[in-house]
Amino acid sequence: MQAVYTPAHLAHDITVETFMGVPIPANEVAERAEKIRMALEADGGFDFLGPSEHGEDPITAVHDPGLVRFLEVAWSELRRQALGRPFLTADTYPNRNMFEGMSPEAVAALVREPQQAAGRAGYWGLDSAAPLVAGTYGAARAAVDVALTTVDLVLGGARAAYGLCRPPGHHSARSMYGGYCFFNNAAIAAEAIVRATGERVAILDVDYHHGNGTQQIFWNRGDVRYVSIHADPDRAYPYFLGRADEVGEGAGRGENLNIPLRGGATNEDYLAAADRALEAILEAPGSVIVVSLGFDTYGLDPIGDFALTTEVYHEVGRRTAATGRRLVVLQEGGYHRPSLGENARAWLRGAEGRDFDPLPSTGFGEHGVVAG
Ligand code: Q9C
Ligand code: ZN
Repeated sequence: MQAVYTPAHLAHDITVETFMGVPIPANEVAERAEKIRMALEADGGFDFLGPSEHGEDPITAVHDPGLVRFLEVAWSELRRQALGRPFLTADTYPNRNMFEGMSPEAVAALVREPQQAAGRAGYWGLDSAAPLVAGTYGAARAAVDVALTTVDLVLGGARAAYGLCRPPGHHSARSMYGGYCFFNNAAIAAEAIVRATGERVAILDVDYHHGNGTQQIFWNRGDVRYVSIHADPDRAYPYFLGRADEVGEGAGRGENLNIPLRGGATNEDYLAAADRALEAILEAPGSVIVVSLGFDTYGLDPIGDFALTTEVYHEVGRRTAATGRRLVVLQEGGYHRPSLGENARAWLRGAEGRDFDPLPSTGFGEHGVVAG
């Protein structure tokens, strides 16, 4: 399988994030992508190529140009303010209740993007979990190019291709970044496929978290079906979206399927959910599935609470490919660094119909246990 990678992600050099107001060691770190790259290289069955530049148009096809401009200048604006912060997070978020009683027209007329970076980060941002540093914009642009190059491979005839996107994308909405995500790589890829082929596209999101950004972007669209398996937002980030009764509106009604799972979800729970998800995808026409691939569903993941093991990734990859559709597989989350490479290798080998034997040297054995 061809795999698209670029070292440009290293410029998004994150060491600290804030969690409920407190600095903690970052989860979404450069080492994640490097672990995956090394495991796929060790496998021998993956051919790596770099991304080609696709420009800004495919980004503004799904994102507000204002978000793009903010992300482009945010770091230099922060430096101009001379606050001396190691990364940018917001001071104030515009909670919807700040405007209670005001008409939508009044809000639209009166509320505008602030001038200070601390306010602008709140205007465009969802949360404090997406620290922005000097190299973030370049890395996020490169991740989009990785996704679009992966699309090119599949539209050029590959049955499946893998884009090692970092930073990830699925929490990023049309006009909002957050949750370690800046541009929505999977949504940009899906939109590019729709425009290139005129076909309908399905997105299968198997990251532990609900992909609120992808859901938002396609909420009222009839041509992109979004199907996600994730932790119930009653207990997990992003808390405010991801419930089973969110089905889309207008032309998009019935095109959004959320499958929330309980804490402790097992391989068996997961495979049942995956079968439901794939069945829903096959109910609509189309020849390509964009996969938002996350490994924060793994039993040892530091921010997830599922109990999945590596074998289930191989099986989900196998079943996804068995739909007969071509696969644009794009990396999202997954934060247990020792297992990331093996889990990616397992999923992608499954998607190629190849068997999977763990390589002890690339992860297993480092922590001595396999959950479940
Ligand atoms: N204690 C992705 O997986 N909350 N984003 C983290 C850590 C934010 C996850 C809390 C989680 C964002 C792409
Ligand atoms: Zn996630």
